[in-house]
Amino acid sequence: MSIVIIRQDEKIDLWKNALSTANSDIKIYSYLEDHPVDEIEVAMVWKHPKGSLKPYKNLKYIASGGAGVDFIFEDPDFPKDIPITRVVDDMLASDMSEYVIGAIFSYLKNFNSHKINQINSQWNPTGYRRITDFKVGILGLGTLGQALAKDLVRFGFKTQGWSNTKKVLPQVNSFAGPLELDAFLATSEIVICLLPLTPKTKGILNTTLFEKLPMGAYVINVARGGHLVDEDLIKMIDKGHVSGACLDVFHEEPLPENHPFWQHKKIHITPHCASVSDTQSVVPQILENYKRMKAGKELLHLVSFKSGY
Ligand code: NDP
Ligand code: OXD
Repeated sequence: MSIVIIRQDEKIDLWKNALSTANSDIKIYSYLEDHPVDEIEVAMVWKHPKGSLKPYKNLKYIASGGAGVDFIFEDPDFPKDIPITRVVDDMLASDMSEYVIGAIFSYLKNFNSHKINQINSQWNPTGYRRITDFKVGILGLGTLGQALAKDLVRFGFKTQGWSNTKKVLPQVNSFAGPLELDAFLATSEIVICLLPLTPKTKGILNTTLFEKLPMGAYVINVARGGHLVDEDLIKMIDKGHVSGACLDVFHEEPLPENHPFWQHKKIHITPHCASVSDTQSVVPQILENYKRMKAGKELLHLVSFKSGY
């Protein structure tokens, strides 16, 4: 009856305490403390060190501590014969939606340039834009993309999304597959990336894609740094084809001190905090899956090895 938590940030104790408090019958260990490796049935991982899953020979499944699982597939040594689960959570979805809507309003009302003007003591009342001026396109209409689409519609944005399979969502125009990508891009004046990082989506935010967006489009990447070709974004912003960007995720995190994004006036960055797994809402689903595993039932929120998400 044991779970090991493997992550390299400062949150191991937070999760250990939250899981132990919710169910004291299950032994919860940090991978950094002495623990009976052969008794571990579940590894709850978040950006674990590559190879760190190898010692656990009796694992029944791997639980990602977040919605994304790209970091598991990037570990050549993760066990391939057991299931992977991920976080699918209403709070994670609403937090993401709030972040993206905040970023969109900040763009429409020029908050970033006004902040720069303030720092320089400049009074510069520039024009602003309205909700009705824009069509918003979401790359990835999954759990987070759909929750965002619903909220955008509620605010009155013309909303569309792109995914592998067509969706039926009230007042959301759905595009699917590579053949419909260009039509989706051509009409997305604000484009938000909420795709999982897989071999098919790696580097998708590149010059070719940006050129297909309407002139002056705004880009928001809240998915993974690996989706974006950094130098292509800077080139397209400097050319004026893309008017700016809001980025929460990066190839290397923390973003290296000398990265050009830090100083770029038209790029707004946040430190991978758009939406963070919350112990209160995520612990119950981790424990529910543990119960299911023990009872031989199908796990919730399974990841497809074929699609990589
Ligand atoms: P889902 O798996 O629920 O949704 C993924 C969506 O992307 C689906 O609509 C899927 O299509 C679509 N998709 C995947 N591959 C392709 C492709 N090749 N072409 C077209 N569409 C594709 O994921 P979530 O919504 O839960 O999360 C999305 C990502 O957000 C996570 O993987 C993670 O990287 C990131 N994230 C970032 C956070 C942050 O704080 N910045 C927080 C949480 C998540 P279909 O529906 O047809 O399968
Ligand atoms: C996630 C994340 O994938 O926080 O959940 O990025």
